[in-house]
Amino acid sequence: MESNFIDYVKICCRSGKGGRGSTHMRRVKYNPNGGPDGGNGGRGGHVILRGNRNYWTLLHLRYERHVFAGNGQNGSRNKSTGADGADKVIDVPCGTVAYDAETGEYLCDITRDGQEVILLRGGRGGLGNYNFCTPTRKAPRFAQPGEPMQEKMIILELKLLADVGLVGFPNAGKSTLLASVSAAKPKIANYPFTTMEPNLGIVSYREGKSFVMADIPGIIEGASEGKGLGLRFLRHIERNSVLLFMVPGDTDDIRREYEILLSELKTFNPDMLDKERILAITKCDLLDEELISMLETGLPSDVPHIFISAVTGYGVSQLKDLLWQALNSSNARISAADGGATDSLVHRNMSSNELAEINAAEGEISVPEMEEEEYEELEDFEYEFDDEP
Ligand SMILES: Nc1nc2c(ncn2[C@@H]2O[C@H](COP(=O)(O)OP(=O)(O)OP(=O)(O)O)[C@@H](O)[C@H]2O)c(=O)[nH]1
Ligand SMILES: [Mg+2]
Repeated sequence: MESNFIDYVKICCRSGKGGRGSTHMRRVKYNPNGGPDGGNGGRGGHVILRGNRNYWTLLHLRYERHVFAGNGQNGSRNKSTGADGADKVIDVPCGTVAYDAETGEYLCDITRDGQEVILLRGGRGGLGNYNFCTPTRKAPRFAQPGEPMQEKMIILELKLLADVGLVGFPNAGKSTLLASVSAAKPKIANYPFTTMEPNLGIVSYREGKSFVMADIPGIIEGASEGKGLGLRFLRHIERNSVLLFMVPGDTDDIRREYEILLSELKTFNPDMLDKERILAITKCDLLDEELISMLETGLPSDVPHIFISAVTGYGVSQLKDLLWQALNSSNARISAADGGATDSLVHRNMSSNELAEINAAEGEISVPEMEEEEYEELEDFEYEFDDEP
C-alpha cells in the first residue's frame, strides 16, 4: 500500500547564479567617449524553506524533485542593474529538518508557521565596469561575472511536533489510549503493527489547556538497527518533550520490556534519555487489585509509573495530570500549537544507516547539466566583493 504519510523526501536544489556586470561604454552623439556605464548583474534567486501549517506531510514534494531558483539578469548600459533571479520557496510542514543528502550533515530546521530559512544562497551579481573607474583607469573594459550557483542534494525529513510521544511494543494499547483521550481515530486491533504511520491527537486538559500526543508504530528489540518498522518512526519522538512508555499489565516481565524500549531509544539517539519519562502499565482491567500491588514491587524505580486502562478509563485522568506536570517541569516544551521553543533541540547529523536507507528508497535523482559556457565563466576569476549586497 502506497502511504500518504510521507515523512522524508530527497530533492535536488539549485540556487540561481548572479548576473554578470556589463562592460558597456557610453557613446552618444555629442559625447562619443562617455566612459564606462555598464551596470551590475542581478542577484541569483535563493532556495528558501518556509514553514506552512497547512501541510502535514512532505507528500507534495514527491512531485517536484528539482527545485531551481532563477538566474540573475546581466547588467546593461546606463548603469542599469540586472533583475534579481526569482527565489524559489519550498513550503514545508512545521517540524521539517533539512540534511545534506551526500554527507548527512544537518543544515537547518523549520518549526514555525511562516518561518523562512535560506537553504541555498543565490550568487551575487557581478559589478559593472563603471565601478572600476579610477583616475588612472578611465575606461575599464572589464566587469565581474556573477557568482556561481550552488547545487545540493537535500533530504527533508519531517519530525512531528508533539508534546508527548507514546513508546511501546506493538499491541501495547498506544492507539487505544490516544483514541480515548483525544478525538483522533487511529486504527486499533489485536495484532502487532496495526499502526503503520504516526497519528497525532490533541488531548484536552483542564480549563481549556491542551497538549499534543503522538502515537507511533510499535517498537521492537532491534528497532534502532532497522527491525520492524524500525528507525523510520523513532525520529518522530525525538522532539517530544515527554515520553510515555506503555507496557501491558499482563506482560511477563514489565521491567525488562521497559528496559528494552529504553535501550532502543538510547541506541537511536542518546539524547532521548534526557527527556521526561513516565511508565504506564496498560490494560489494567485485566488485573485485580491484588495483582496490581504485587506488580508494583517489581517495577523500575527510576521512572514514575501509573496503572491505567484505556478501556474502562481507570487511571486515565491521573495519567493526564502526570503528563501535564512533566510537560511543565521540562523546559523543552515543544507544542505544535504555540510553535515551540527550539533552543533545547539537539539535531544530530543523519546517521549513515538512516542516510543509506533513505537514499536507497528515494533512488537517484537526475541532475540536469549546467550549460558549458557557464562552467568556463566560473574558472579563474577572483570575486572582489566588499560586503554583502
Ligand atoms: N482489555 C484491554 N484491552 C486493551 C486496552 N487497550 C488496548 N487494548 C487492546 O489491545 C489491542 C491492541 O491495542 P492497540 O491500541 O491497537 O495497540 P497499539 O499499541 O496501538 O499496537 P500497534 O499499533 O500494533 O503498535 C487491541 O485489541 C485493544 O482492544 C485496555 O485498556 N484493556
Ligand atoms: Mg497502534
